[in-house]
Amino acid sequence: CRCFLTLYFKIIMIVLCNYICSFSMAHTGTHSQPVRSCLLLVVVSVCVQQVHGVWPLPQQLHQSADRGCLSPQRFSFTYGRDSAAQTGCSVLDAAFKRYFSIIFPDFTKGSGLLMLSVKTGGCDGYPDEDSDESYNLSVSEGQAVLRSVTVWGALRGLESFSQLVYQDDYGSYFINKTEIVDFPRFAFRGLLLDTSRHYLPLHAILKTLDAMAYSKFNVFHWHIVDDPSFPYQSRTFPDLSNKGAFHPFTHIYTQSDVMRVIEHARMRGIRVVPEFDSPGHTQSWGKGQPGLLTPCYKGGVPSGSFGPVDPTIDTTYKFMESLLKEVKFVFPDSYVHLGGDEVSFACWQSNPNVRKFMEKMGFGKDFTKLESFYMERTSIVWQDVFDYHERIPQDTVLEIWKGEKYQAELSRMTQAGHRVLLSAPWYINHISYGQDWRNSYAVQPQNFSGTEEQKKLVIGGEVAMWGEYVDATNLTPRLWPRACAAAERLWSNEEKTLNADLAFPRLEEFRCELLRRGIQAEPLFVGHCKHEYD
Ligand code: CP6
Repeated sequence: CRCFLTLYFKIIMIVLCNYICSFSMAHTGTHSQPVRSCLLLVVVSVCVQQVHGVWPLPQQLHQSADRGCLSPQRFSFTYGRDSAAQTGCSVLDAAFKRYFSIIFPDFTKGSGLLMLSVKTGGCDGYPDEDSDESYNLSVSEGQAVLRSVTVWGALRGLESFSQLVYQDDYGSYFINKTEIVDFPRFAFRGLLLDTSRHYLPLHAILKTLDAMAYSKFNVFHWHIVDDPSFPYQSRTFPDLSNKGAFHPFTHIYTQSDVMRVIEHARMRGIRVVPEFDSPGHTQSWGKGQPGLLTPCYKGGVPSGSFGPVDPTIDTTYKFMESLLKEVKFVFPDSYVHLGGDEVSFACWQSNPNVRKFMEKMGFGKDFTKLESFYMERTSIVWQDVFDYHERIPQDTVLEIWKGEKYQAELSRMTQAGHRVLLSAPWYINHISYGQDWRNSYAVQPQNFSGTEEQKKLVIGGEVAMWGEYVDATNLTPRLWPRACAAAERLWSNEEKTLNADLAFPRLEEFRCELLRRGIQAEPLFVGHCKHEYD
């Protein structure tokens, strides 16, 4: 270990500064300018050595310049005596292994010290919307202690710990004395992947879950089916993927694939919320389930094309009930996303049976009433369901996706007492030249007119990666590090993260760390990393 290197480095920098100072003063004859820039240099030289950022920024972080060496041969994670979780806790045993090899990629297990103490066990359960993710981390000479209420909080703390460790140019490992008190600002920090526009192979999804954990995202919103393809292999209705997937064997998610995704996510404290979007966005469903979609009419006769799910016939509701029963059984999360967006009413209108049904139900010509009728009893839905309908259960979570006037929408929805998720400003499938992460970073989810009670109804937000132009070739660099901006907005204290210029160097460092961990995150700007992709 070369713990005194920093001290030498600082002395050399100060001597160098004095030299530059006297040199430039001799040449310009002025005082204030060079003195100021020298002071700046000294400050920078000292700071550069001290900053070892954590992304997203912890609620409270106190780092000292004192640092200790970590020896991979002698380091290990252990459970504290007072910890409810002990050896045998699946989530944490696996996390110990993972983080050891993240921190020390070239070593196998040693024996040294990060002691972990979890108040409650629950290692075999799933994270949910009420999970406590808080943790305290204290790193001092010779030992580190991580305390949390739940195993999920312990995972967040292990992530922060792994980001605090760094190597000097000689390969020695260090960690500074650090105190962290940390908890998330929002309980729901989601990322949407769309596996219908393009099939994403399992490994791409698992890798995305890894990277999500690095940024403390905790919900994977799996927009698994849509118009173009139906890759979910249903037990109850196997024809949905047999006929509706891009390919019935290679481009599907089998039950065992789905289990692997859910377990990989659980191990990282990530919930999996599946979306079965209907009654619109269901063209692929029609292939394996004849009679489900509304036949569109042209000139009084069926045109051969189909519209949204047919809401006028009993068989539709029987089918949806069985499918959702399966979905709720397969996916353990208490949320299912039921879509309900962008329903085209033109086809419904063209169909004489639908018009007759509307008359019978007393809906008149109001097709939004018809969609309402269909969408009742749901969990999460897109904002369209709120915009066009009156009767929505109070416990339905509304997700805002339309970019224009989303603040006004936040006001209206929370006024009506609904819990809300914000996705509109975080559509990162949209790309542009330059540092567009700054736009995501500037979003303030609680900046809308409303009471404190209303603001509390914003439970979080979601980064959405819609799949029209995205498959496994470009998913990772399009997601990372751009999604990190929203991750910090959703986790960290608002006041401490107002300035994107201050966040920039820490984000650059984190992007390099993603590269080191094998995530091909794109560059933020001109520069280089120690470990680059080759
Ligand atoms: N697919 C589904 C989509 C979109 C939505 N739902 C979408 C709409 C506009 C943009 C991006 C995505 N591709 N099912 C809306 C929630 Cl800009």
